[in-house]
Amino acid sequence: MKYKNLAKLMLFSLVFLLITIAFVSAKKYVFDIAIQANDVGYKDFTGYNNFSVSLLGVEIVDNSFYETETGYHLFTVQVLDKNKNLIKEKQAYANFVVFGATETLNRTSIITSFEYSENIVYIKVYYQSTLLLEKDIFRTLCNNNGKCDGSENYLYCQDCEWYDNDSLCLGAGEVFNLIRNNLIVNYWEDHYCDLDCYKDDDCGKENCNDNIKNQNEEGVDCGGVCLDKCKNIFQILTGQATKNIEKIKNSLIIILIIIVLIIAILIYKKEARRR
Ligand SMILES: [Ca+2]
Ligand SMILES: [Ca+2]
Ligand SMILES: [Ca+2]
Ligand SMILES: [Ca+2]
Repeated sequence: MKYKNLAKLMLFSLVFLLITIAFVSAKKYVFDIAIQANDVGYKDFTGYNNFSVSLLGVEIVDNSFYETETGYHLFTVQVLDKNKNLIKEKQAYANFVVFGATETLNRTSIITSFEYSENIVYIKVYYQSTLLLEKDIFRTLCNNNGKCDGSENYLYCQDCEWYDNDSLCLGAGEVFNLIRNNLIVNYWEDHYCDLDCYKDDDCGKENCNDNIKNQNEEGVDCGGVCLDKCKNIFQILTGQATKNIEKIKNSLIIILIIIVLIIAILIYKKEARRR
């Protein structure tokens, strides 16, 4: 009986594990739209008229509207498909406040989140019933899944590296200036192959994004001449790139499930033989 209970417990754990995995893999990605309104008054409050909307930290509009009333005011944000059919609408109240007559700038902002969908092309923002903004955001969207896919590109999305296939050939000098400790390297000699570049000499030879440990790399595509440092022991010991770690993790989970299942079946059989 004890064995049977143990088997039951194991099966229950297995079901729980499977549900958890299903839940985790069904995880949706969201993106935030931030709306900001600034007060242009200097000594005295004169009204909010400096309006901006940003998406993934990128400002997509700097428009104007005028409001002198403080308090809560309704904004409506809509995302639409390529035919401008509504996909989702969200409403949010921004609180326009005045901190004091001596304040030089009062600011109010709201952030509203949307579930990512490849169908989203346009955004519309209404203030009360006035349309403040209508914009194509297709190329600005990022699904944050760790892979450079869909319409993402390096400028807007952290899923993309500067050498990824994102329809952009960046002047590597400026990119590295921004993020790589002031290193200035041209794209044709940065050891990364960007197929978007008309003539990237790195594509014809061993490079830092060919998924092979070559050149003088310490791990696969890291260390040595590669600007990416090897981040973890996995990368060096197993020769697997970081991007493959997810696959290893998934394989381990599957192996674990199979082992639990086999043990449960064995215990059941043993119990059945006893009876
Ligand atoms: Ca992505
Ligand atoms: Ca590219
Ligand atoms: Ca290159
Ligand atoms: Ca390599």
